[in-house]
Amino acid sequence: TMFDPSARRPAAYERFVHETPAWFTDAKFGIFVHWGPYSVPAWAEPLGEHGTQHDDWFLRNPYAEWYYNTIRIPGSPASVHQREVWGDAPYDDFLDRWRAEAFDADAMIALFARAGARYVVPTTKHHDGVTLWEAPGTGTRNTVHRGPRRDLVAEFERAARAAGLRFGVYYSGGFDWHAADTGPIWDADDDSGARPLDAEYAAYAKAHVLDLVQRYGPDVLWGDIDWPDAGKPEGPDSFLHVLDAFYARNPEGVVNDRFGATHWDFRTSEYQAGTDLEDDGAWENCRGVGLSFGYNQREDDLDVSLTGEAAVRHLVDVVSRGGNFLLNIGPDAAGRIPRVQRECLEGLAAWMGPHAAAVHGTRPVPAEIARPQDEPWVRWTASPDGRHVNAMVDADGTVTLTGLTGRVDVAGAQLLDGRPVPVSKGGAGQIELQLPGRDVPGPAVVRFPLV
Ligand code: FUL
Repeated sequence: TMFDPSARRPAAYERFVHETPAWFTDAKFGIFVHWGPYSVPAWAEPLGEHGTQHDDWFLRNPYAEWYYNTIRIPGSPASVHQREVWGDAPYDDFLDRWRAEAFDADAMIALFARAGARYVVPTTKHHDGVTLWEAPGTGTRNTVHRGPRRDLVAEFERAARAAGLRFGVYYSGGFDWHAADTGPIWDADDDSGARPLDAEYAAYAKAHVLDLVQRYGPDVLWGDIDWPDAGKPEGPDSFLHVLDAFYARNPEGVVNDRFGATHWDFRTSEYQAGTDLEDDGAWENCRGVGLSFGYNQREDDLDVSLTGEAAVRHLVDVVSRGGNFLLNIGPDAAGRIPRVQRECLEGLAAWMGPHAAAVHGTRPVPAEIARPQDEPWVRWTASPDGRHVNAMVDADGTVTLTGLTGRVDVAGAQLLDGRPVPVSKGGAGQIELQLPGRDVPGPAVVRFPLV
């Protein structure tokens, strides 16, 4: 998240602290979309998950949306690729080559909805500074005037709302390698020094977010890499005004924790980074299907991506611990969802179809009622009315569950479709379930009444 989350929160932000709206904590599952000029080269080194990273993270960055940074680091494999394949063309050539000719927001959002997502958060400006709408002060360097020649934010917004999904906007306030370029970042210990700090950029970024709020009335404001220091509460371009405008337009809105030590409705973790913040109120874990947010063609033939089944398990694990999962999709330059990512979404859709009731609106189950286990893999959620618990069990046949207490009425076990599940008692806190074969890949869901 690239800022110190323990930094003191200025008193000016205390008034914003309010309960996170129920729609967000009930939603459990959202889709992130990273789409930009970087989707044209779609190239990065798929070396590992963020949070488990190699030493030279920036030199060999697995995030394809960082391409413009990585190619500017002398000697990086990406700079060699850029020379050999693209003849060292300027980055903005990718904006013109990005045509979005096959993009159909309704079709894309329909798949997200089928997969069980309740909200969608596209990038409106990533670190390369290219805006996906006609943002103030960008001149022609946006998708309305170049490349796709469309207001992509508007298309996502209209399609999301038509499908009954909430709509959020990702906006990179901390980095803008065009409007406020600070040169390539390559020192893992010194990325914060690379943030632009000047008042002019603060005013520019503020005008962008206010414009997003006015035009699209987003439900989620997903900031990244802090906020220009000149826009901290004391200054004339204070982020306080952005929050005032955001909540005035949409009292049900939520803000993430990456605008600096300001105010937030929920915390964020990314792959395996920031997971220490996951038990502090509302939180959301994000990750790509593979190791990148922007599309990386090199992942197509590697085994680094979540299958549908693995994505279901990740979702269920996050939800059982009280969080939301924001799964990222990185479309290709034409606007299609690449095969591996599509298969992941189809796998989620197949499982969520019959099992979404064990996910949406649920609550975590306290350890005093039942505890998770890894052999076989079991995670728990409680129904919204608190009268049932759901065991999500990744196994077939005879399965032993441990860690149940007397609150769980084991004799009442059934599948979500009402079929009873035969149960026999084992040792203390143990039962044996006879699970039927599964109809779809992913954990079986066994529902027990609470007593
Ligand atoms: C990070 C960014 O640097 C990544 O590119 C991505 O957008 C991720 C969600 O947040 O901080």
